[in-house]
Amino acid sequence: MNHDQAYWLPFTANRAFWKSPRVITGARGHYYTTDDGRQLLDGFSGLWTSGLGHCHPKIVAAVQEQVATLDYAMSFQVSNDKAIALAGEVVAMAPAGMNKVFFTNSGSESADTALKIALAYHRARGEGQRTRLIGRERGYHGVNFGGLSVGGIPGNRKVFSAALLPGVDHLRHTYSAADMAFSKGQPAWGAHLADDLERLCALHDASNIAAVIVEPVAGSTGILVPPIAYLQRLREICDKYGIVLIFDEVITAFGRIGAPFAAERFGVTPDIITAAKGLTNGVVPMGAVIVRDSIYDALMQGPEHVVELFHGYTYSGHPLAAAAGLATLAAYRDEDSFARARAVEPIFEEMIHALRDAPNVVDIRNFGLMGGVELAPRDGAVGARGFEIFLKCFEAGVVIRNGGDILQFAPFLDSTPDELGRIFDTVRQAIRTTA
Ligand code: PXG
Repeated sequence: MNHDQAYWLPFTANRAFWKSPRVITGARGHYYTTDDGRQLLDGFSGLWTSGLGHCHPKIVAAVQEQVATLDYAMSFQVSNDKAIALAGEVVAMAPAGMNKVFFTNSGSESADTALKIALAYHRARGEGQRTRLIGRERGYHGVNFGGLSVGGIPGNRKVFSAALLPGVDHLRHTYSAADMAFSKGQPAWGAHLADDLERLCALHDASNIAAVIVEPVAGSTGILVPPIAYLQRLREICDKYGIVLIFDEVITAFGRIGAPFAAERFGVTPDIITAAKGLTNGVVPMGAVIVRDSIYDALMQGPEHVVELFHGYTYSGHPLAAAAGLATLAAYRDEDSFARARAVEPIFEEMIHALRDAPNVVDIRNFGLMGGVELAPRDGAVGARGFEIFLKCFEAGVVIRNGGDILQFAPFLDSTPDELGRIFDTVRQAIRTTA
């Protein structure tokens, strides 16, 4: 039997993939190499992961050295020097008062870890009745049961409906084409949508609500930028009722919006931040959950020999991932990457919005170096147009992503105007030639 097609790809149309596989065999800087020897300009920074470019020499060197020095160390009751050092570097970049980091291996694990920490925190404070979790429509917090339950993507939830966590509610999403189509950056309309949280507090009584989780800028569902003052309002309501506010910054952390964290860029400090992707530039899988001191302190109770939080992963703080993380954070600093991203932002904004007159474009949204171009769906074939354009761009040597009929862009933090020009020229041509 031929085992060439044994691999079951994640979030992929597998049968279509195997009819014409797209296989990457190498990468350097802003380009991929394919198995048929083509060079592709990466317009998505990996999968939102690799803002510094691929095979960054300093990260490569750090990982090579680490694997030959300490490959793995027990992670429970014992740790390793790199994990401890990386935690310090992460909190040095985090908002004031958030000085503890729990490491995971992915964004999904970070989301579930954050929800569990919020529940444990309330219980430790004698408010164990606070069990309700609140997410938001069109939110994405990964694919594990916690994150899936608070997530708001119908396609991800449908098949698993009966297995989702009980006691979960969702805020409305913040998108309204009629009120904000073609906004540049933050839409002016929509801060009042945060008041959904007030309604849920009134419905359930706030004393039953543990946490609210939102992406500051929703990524997967097509770049939903928070309306001006929306996040501030959520913060105020959470403060009023003692609800833990979690920002899922798996995409937005580490430079994607020109700051270490969205919390800083928007001037709103949550109680817990989840991260992954840019923490290691995508080089080794790793996630992080950054926690406010008061939450950690509340959990440090009981006899000192007893485990305080019954949670963790064999690979939490893996030395290889931590070494990659340390080199990544150093590179962000040395290359002034976040300021560079801020300088690229207006060029990116101008170029993406220039697609406004292309056929079938119904909206364009952007914030930082996150961009979405929404196309009208074809009658009876939602997502087909977006997928076809993705394939055409790939053939033409540019990698973007489509979430259904929304084209998504995540250029490198140090993208040049020429590279952005090539990405958007290619996309324009693909849109034009797609019925
Ligand atoms: N939270 C957020 C906000 C994410 O964007 C996750 C959690 C889950 O992370 P892991 O590492 O478990 O995959 C994500 C992942 C897209 C796209 O097309 C986005 C993600 C993954 C794949 C594609 O926007 N985000």
